Amino acid sequence: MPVTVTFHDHLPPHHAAEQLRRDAAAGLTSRPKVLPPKWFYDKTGSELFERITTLPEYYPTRAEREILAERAPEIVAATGCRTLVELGSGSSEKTRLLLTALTAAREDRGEGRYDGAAYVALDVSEDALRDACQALAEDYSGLVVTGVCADFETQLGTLPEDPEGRLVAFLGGTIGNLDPGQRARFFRDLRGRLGAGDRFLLGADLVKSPDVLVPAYDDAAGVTAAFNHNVLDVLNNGLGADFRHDDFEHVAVWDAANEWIEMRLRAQRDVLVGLPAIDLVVAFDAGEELRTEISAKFRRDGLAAELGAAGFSPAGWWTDGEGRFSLSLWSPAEM
Ligand code: SAH
Ligand code: AVI
Repeated sequence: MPVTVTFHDHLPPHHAAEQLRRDAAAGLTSRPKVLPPKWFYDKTGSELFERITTLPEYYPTRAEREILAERAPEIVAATGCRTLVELGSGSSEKTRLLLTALTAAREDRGEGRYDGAAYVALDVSEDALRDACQALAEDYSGLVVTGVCADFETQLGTLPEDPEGRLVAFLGGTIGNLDPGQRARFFRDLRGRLGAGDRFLLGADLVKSPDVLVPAYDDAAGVTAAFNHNVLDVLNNGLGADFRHDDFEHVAVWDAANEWIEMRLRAQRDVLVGLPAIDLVVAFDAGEELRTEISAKFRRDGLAAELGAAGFSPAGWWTDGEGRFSLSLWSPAEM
């Protein structure tokens, strides 16, 4: 069987560089200072994230994999889709459980296991995307694999259609890295692009004790701290900035009112940073924080309300044995 990988780059270097300039100029001059979490994921950041997923404290990946290992055939059977689309696909590791179930279901229906079956991965991280697509195409020979390097907040229009139905998966709890306004826009945008035969599979982390949540974002081995600090290297490499890791401490706090974890970088002393590419010098007072990520945690009712408001109907709900993480399936509602 031929190995078929197609790659579409909708984030050419000049486009990504312009986005980074804009986000840094806006975020580092606002109060409090903020950066969008998508800038974590250069090659090093994507590798650090993969290390996070293996940490004893970071339960979401294991919990979601547990659900998929038990339920992927049931989830896939509930959709009948031919194409699996994944947003923010990263290493596409857990995806294998869905792909195996999807292709097995086709065979059970008497169709060729791979005839017309397709996987489309969309991610901003070009390195992670290329590696994941190549590995999948080799291991699932005959599956048509397409990598789309694009931003799921603004470029969902780049996704290919399939009249026989697409299952759009958004795994890992990445939805929690969007704030409520961004989530509402994302859900509405996605809903507007789905046909009646398409389905949406959402992985969302659930509210639980801060005794479990905080260590998941501040692990003993310091891998999450390195992941957080890496965004400073992204600014140094992309904008010629002179951030020093030692000037900033990794901080993870549970915001009980918003039910989200915030990751921040806290200045250890007064710090002046130059960003020549955007002609900016930024001053941090000692103790001042740069918010680098929110990671919202969800309740079933809240998710149903958000997705319902965007035009989705519930089609399935699964959690791991300890009730830590959810996978939910959504159909486009009649509009
Ligand atoms: N889904 C994988 C990876 C999660 S890490 C898992 O469950 O393990 C989050 C992934 O989303 C990273 O690969 C990152 O590059 C990607 N990502 C973050 N923001 C994005 C955006 N705005 N558009 C597209 N991809 C994004
Ligand atoms: C990708 N995303 C769901 C991760 C999360 O848990 O919010 C990113 C991460 N940040 C710190 N650790 C992992």
